[in-house]
Amino acid sequence: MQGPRFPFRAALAAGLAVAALLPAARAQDTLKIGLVLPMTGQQATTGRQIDAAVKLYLAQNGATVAGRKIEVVLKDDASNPDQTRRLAQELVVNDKVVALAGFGITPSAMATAPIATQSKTPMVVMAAATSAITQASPFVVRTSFTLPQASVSIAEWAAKNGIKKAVTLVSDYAPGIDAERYFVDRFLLNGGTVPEKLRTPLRAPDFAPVLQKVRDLAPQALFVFLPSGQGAAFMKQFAERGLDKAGVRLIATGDVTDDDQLADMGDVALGVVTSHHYSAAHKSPANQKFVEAFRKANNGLRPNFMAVGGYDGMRVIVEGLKASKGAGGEALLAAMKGQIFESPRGPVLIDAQTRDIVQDIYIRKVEKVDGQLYNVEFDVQKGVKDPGKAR
Ligand code: VNL
Repeated sequence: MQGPRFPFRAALAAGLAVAALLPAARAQDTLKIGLVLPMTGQQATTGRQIDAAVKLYLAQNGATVAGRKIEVVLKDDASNPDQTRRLAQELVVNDKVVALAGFGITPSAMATAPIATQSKTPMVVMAAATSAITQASPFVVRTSFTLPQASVSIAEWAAKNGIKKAVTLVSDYAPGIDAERYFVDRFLLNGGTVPEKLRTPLRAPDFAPVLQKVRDLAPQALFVFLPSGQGAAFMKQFAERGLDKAGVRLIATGDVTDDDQLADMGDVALGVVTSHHYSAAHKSPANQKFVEAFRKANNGLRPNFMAVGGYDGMRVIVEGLKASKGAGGEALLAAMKGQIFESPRGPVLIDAQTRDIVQDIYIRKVEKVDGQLYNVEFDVQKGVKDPGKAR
């Protein structure tokens, strides 16, 4: 009776040893990343761009870390913050994700921050850009940008280029308030005046009444921040109301001349000066490679600044997981802090203290390049930290 038992035990032991050597073969050993994005609704272009960029990064850089397969679990929150929080909770509790990522708008990121804190799950913000998001949880890391970063540079540029009187127009929620405050403060500091600060709602904005006001006020310039996806509708109204012909110079953050929509905006966009961290026309070999590969994988789609936030966010997660040997939690968070690398946008750093991105901010002008509209960079401020953290 004893005879057959020994070979069986030996086989069992051998089998266990083999299983221990090959953990990658087991489905439960995948490293899951929860990606929550607006894939439908008003911010759907942001979701589409980031999802495509995340897929591209994984296709180019291998989807395996420490012998374990990386699996991205994509969820659509339709830009509804209650939905974002519910989906993030499910991803943490049921899917046991090592990191949360995405977050198309600030309210979605803010709603999720407490979940990141409670579950000690690193949360990589790839899109939302209100300064305060990184302070909402010690587990937030950002790879997009901040509105103070973008707005101070264009205020400087305006003051130095003969603009004395400017009206502001922003989307009436947190990033818009940031943009307005940082633009106005810097512009006043440089001797400018701001006779009126206008705002439009985030949902279904109507630009006609505010543009009529701008016409009446006849400022030298109109400074605008609108979230990605609203730029084309705004430009159309700006032209229809004849503001381009009335001598009101349009200046903005690069969200308005978004590469996702710019090619179809028409000549009204020509000459618009903006400040931002990314242009598809950025001249570097890394960007050229990125744009070509992105287009090739997505039916010719031009990547915008959201795509770059997603691509770099995936980089920060994958490199972090390599350093933590697949561990999540505080080990992964620590491995994300201080990462420094060449992004398609230029050199970037994840500031270890603030967990926010430090990057070059470019001044750009919309021009035709080979018959297509692009944000052509003509000046740069190097290594800009979020000015919002200084207060
Ligand atoms: C936000 C900021 C969203 C900038 C954006 O597009 C944007 C945000 C959706 O923080 O909500 O371009």
